[in-house]
Amino acid sequence: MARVLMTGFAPFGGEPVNPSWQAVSLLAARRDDVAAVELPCEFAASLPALRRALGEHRPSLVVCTGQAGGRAEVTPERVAINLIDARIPDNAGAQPLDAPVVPDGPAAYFTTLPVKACVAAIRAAGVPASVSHTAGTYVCNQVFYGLMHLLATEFPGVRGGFVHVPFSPEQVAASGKPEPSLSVPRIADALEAVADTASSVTKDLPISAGAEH
Ligand code: PCA
Repeated sequence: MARVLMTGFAPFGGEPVNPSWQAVSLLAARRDDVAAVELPCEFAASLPALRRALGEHRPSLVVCTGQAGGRAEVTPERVAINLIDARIPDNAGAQPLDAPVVPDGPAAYFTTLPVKACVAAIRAAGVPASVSHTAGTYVCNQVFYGLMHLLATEFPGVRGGFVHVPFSPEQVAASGKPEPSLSVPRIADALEAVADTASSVTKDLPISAGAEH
């Protein structure tokens, strides 16, 4: 049984690929201890798929990932909020506004990954990274919040969190828009650093990784 469950997302928003899934599947091909599962970019289906994957793989560590087009770095997320406010419809055409992920759930969950140590390890692997303090209000935040709620209520002792990744160069080349990008193998290197760091480090580094805005 794999120790680390990693998820990536299906393509959405008109993109032909999603680098989060491409990188996660590449890493799982490299590592026997990593299981990869693709989640649908659909509000109704993403959390049932995640719950199935948790039951099937019984991991000790879960790292969900998603594409954050426009970001220049790999960004471990610090906080998931109990809010859905979709800017665009999901892949099933649903566009919920101002809805909770879990009715009556806590306002937010913090990641249980050592995000500062993860950022340091990703940078040491030669990949740009920083801590992010918002995972947005779309399907990624829903999955991040739903993951932390599932772990808190049904999978005690399992640690988890979420990492957003930039567009790949192929996506940016196809769109012609001047946006930052990172190659899928380098994103996989970053996710490998996250898996290794989160597996071995339980207390995060006391270094500054905050933001003024
Ligand atoms: N990114 C979107 C949803 C799926 C994905 O890869 C997000 O950041 O919410």
